[in-house]
Formats: sequence, C-alpha cells, structure tokens
Amino acid sequence: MKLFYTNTSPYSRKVRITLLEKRLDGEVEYILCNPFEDAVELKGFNPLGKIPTLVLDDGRVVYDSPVICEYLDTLNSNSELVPSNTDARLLVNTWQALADGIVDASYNTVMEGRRDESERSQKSIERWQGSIVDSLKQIERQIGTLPDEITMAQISLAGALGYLDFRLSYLEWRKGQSNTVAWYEEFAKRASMVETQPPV
Ligand SMILES: N[C@@H](CCC(=O)N[C@@H](CS)C(=O)NCC(=O)O)C(=O)O
Repeated sequence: MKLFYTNTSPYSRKVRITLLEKRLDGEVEYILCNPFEDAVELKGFNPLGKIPTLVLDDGRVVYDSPVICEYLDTLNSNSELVPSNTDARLLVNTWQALADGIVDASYNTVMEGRRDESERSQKSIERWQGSIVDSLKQIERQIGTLPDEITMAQISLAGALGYLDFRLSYLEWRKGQSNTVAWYEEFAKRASMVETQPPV
C-alpha cells in the first residue's frame, strides 16, 4: 500500500494514527505529497486532488480519511476501531463526523486566513469558529460516552484537538473544557499520537 500524505495534514494524521494502532505501518510506503504542488501526480490517483489517498497493491485507490480508516480496520483484528455492532458503530461514526467537522472548520479557517486580505471572508471565518466552539461544548458534555476501548471515535477526536493546538492555538480550546482536557492529556501519551505530532 502507498499513502499520499503530509505531516501537517490533520486527515492524514488520523490515518497515520490508525495505521500505528492497527500495527500496519510497516506495510505502507509513505509518500510525502503537497496537494497544491504535486497536484498532477496526486490527481492521477484521486481526481479530487486531496490527501490522504491510499493506493492498494492491486491498484485500487481509497479515499477519503473515514473510508481509508474503515478499510484499514478490516485488515486485521488488532483493535476493532469501527465496531460491527450497529449501535456501537453509530456512536463511533457520529463521534468521527463531529471530530472531522471540527477539522473541516479549522482547515477552512486556516486556508481562508492565507487568502489576500481583500479576498478574505471574515463572516465565513466567524461561522466556522462558531461551529468549533459549539462542537467543543458538546464534546465536553458527552466525553463520557466515548467507548472504553480505542476506536475511530477517540482517534478522530484526538486528531481534531491536536490540529486546534497546531493551527488555531489562539482559540484556546482548553478553556472551560476540563473533562475534554483530562481525556486528551491521557490519550496524547500514546505512541501513535507522539509519533505523528505535526512539526513545531
Ligand atoms: N474529507 C477529506 C478531506 C481531505 C482534505 O481536505 N485534505 C486536504 C489536506 S489536509 C487537501 O488535500 N487539500 C487540498 C485541496 O483542498 O485542494 C478526508 O477526510 O480525507
């Protein structure tokens, strides 16, 4: 398998954490790929031109990050990251959607901030940041519903909080989030989290 990724991409980090937790990282060739600079090569595999993109040994191409992680989870039984039980699966997938939504809003905020000031939409930035703040409040209320065993719920949430630290630290997400902070500080000690930390 080949994984097109960058070490600053939050969606790629989620996949890299998953590979480590599933002990599949030795089976992957990691290909650093900036989607804005290496668009031609990447689009040869994924017409959306986005990372992460996984290319299987038989040539099949897998995206986006939830689909990649769900596929990786089927490859062995080292932790069931996407539960097969319907209720457990719904809980995990909804957690993943909430965490990925925070990443979407954060990534949009970062990209918008890189536009020329005259083209930048402050209104959009405020809307995305409002979604992040409201989602964090919900997470603080529902952190106790996370499964006991590691799943895509925890991996996605930790990836999202890590991205807030990396790119939007000025939002100070920890304020008023004592339950979430306590959970995150513990989860962030995992080798998969430490090894995939974005560059300083
Ligand atoms: N929903 C996708 C989002 C992937 C995504 O937006 N990746 C960013 C990098 S972090 C990208 O490739 N951006 C290039 C672009 O927007 O053209 C996923 O979960 O994989």
